[in-house]
Amino acid sequence: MRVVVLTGAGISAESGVPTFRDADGLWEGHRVEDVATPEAYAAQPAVVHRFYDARRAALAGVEPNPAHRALARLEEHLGDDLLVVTQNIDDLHERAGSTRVLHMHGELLSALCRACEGRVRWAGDLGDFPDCPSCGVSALRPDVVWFGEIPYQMDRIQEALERADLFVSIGTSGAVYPAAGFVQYASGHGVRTLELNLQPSEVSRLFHEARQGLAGELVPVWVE
Ligand code: BJW
Repeated sequence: MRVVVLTGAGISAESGVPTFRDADGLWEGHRVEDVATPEAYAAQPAVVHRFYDARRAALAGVEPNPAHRALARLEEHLGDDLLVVTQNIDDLHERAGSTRVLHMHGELLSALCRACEGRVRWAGDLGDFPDCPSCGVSALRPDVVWFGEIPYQMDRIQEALERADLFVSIGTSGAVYPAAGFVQYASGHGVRTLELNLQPSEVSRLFHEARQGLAGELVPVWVE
């Protein structure tokens, strides 16, 4: 049985990582659509760095929750037949033990050099505009995918969706494409689809089945 799992901010909410579009989703009064764009970065790089530096620092104080751990257990059973595609830039899937994880919107613990296009593991602040360790130019940006940029590994994701038997979406609002379109893409290839989310998402009606509740409760029940 080949399974593709898509995760969003809701799976990390019970770990204490704020979601984007729930009540506590604003950052210093900004909507994510106002800070997560190349235009915002060009206009106010220090503000955007502060947003990501704060979230990177907060990672140290959070732990994976039962939903992340259940997906890691599922990988022990399914091996290469499970692929977790996450929109999250935290590392909670990896810390729970998952190894087959694609970060389609990038990773907090990586920086991308706009000068040499190299990537570097980055645990500190970018707010002080450090030099790239490879080329020496001060051009490091968060290695994340902003609105208008192309999400990472789309070819691999599409291929996995085409070959899957089951697609499961966990903790995502269905407000952001292309991830919100995966359910239609999977269904179009004859794949069964299941949504696990706190409330109906914007695309719930497109799933064969949708269950509502906390990811920390629904995911372990689904996995066992
Ligand atoms: C719980 C829970 C609990 C809470 N248990 N559940 C019109 C139509 C189609 C597309 C577009 C369009 N207009 C513009 C576009 C394109 C645009 C887009 O989608 N815009 C929308 C606003 C409409 N998309 C893009 O620009 C993307 N690029 C693109 O399309 O390129 C073209 C292309 C694609 C493919 C191939 C070739 C070309 C890029 C999108 C980049 C998004 N980036 C961000 C920031 C990343 C870095 C960062 O983290 O800062 O990604 S924005 C933000 O939203 C972040 C998230 O990953 C993403 C999704 O959010 P998510 O995870 O769904 O979180 P929430 O908060 O929205 O929802 C949480 C859910 O959990 C809620 O439903 C809760 O109920 C639930 N929940 N607690 C279970 N305990």
